[in-house]
Amino acid sequence: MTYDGANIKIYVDGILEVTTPMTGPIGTNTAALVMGSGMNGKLNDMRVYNRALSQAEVTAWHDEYAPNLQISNLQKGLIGWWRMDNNAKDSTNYANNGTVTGATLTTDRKGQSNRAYSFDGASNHILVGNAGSGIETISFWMKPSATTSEKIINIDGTRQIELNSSSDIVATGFPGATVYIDGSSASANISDTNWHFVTIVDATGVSPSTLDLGAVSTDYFSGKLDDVRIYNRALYPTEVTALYDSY
Ligand SMILES: [Ca+2]
Repeated sequence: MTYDGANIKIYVDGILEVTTPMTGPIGTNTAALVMGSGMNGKLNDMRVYNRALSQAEVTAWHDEYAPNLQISNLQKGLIGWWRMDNNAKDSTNYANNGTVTGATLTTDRKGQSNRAYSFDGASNHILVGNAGSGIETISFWMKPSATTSEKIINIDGTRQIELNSSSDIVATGFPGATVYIDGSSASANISDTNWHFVTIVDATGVSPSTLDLGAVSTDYFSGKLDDVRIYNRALYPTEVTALYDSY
């Protein structure tokens, strides 16, 4: 069951069954959370979130547990995660923390202060350095200042992610990348300077030996970046959509 401030939705086996319009906050009190009161049956794996999961996430969680499917959760294979909430630290156990040069904390796509970084296009970047090998998925949120010709992320000095002169996101030098914009691989085009979610999937794998966020050599990104993730596995299209829908 989810509630996003507009609707209560009830899913059964990952499928939306009931939508009930509702407004206002969920009431709170100090009484204990009780499971199974008055119930004759079995319960398992109860979770509580402070946000409404999307349809894709609900389906992914359901499918993850189905023994005949191999859809994994969105943490599996996550070997680098720069959330950019107050700092440039890596949230994974690999602790490949970024070194901030000039980039400043700014509001994220939800208007939350100090939860993304702003880059000036002149000298700002966040250098991570060697962040492992066999990277098959890279995802991040970005809000470019311009829709053409922006270098965004350096991978290893040769491979890079950029916005080209035709406003397409290109994974330059990647062996066989699929580019997703806002959870869809239908187009790699960025047509405005709003926040967009970019995901690069290339099952060949690349090695981010000189990972640099916001710069490729001395070409600097102008705009905002947030929530950079790298995985050592290729995310499924449904997982990319779920990532896009999360937060
Ligand atoms: Ca963030």
